Amino acid sequence: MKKGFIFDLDGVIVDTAHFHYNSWRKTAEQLGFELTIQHNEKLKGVSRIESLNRILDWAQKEVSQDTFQQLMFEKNEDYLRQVVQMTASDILPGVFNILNKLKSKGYGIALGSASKNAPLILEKVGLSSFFNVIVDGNRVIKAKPDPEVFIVAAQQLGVINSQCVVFEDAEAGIEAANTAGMISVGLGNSDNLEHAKYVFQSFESIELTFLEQLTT
Ligand code: B16
Ligand code: MG
Repeated sequence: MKKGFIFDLDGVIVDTAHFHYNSWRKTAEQLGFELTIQHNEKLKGVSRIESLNRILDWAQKEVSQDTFQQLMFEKNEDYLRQVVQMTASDILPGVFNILNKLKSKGYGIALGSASKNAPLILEKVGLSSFFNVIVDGNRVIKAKPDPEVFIVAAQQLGVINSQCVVFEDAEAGIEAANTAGMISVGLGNSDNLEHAKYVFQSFESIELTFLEQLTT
């Protein structure tokens, strides 16, 4: 049966969490609030709108709709100034190797990311050509933990959900994959990924044969 492999972007293919953190910290500062690394953990995999909603909540601040849009715009401009400097050296360990192997076997490869900047990031690091399908924050309405992003990716790959393996670094993404009936593989610290079916520190410790056995 046809197999599909769906990759989250931030935290799985590249680590842009610290760029998001640098930029959201400036937004929080304007709101008179100090954003910590612990707060940033809770923004991983979460959409831009929901991220700002959470920051406002933590800061116990309310802003007008215009200010909300302005804060999101400024945050994104600041974030993009960092993204445009990205190169292939920003690809996380083992990613290039696993993409190469999956591609050479002819498996469907998709991106399933909450980021509206996903196509630009893939282009900057030179990985766009590996992906048969890109589903990003511009293409879906409901953010993770809603499974929409992964369900759309599977449909576009033409692979049934149970034959899809999802690589994720965030709790919300693991929940989305599990809800979709896909096999969730967590990347990173197992403390944050307790609901993942499997957890690995990085792609360097994942064998292709292991991935091939996950689906029937
Ligand atoms: P943007 P992922 C997510 O990407 C990030 O983890 C999250 O921190 C960010 O807020 C979200 O993308 C939206 O990103 O502002 O670029 O549209 O992990 O789903 O690839
Ligand atoms: Mg992520």
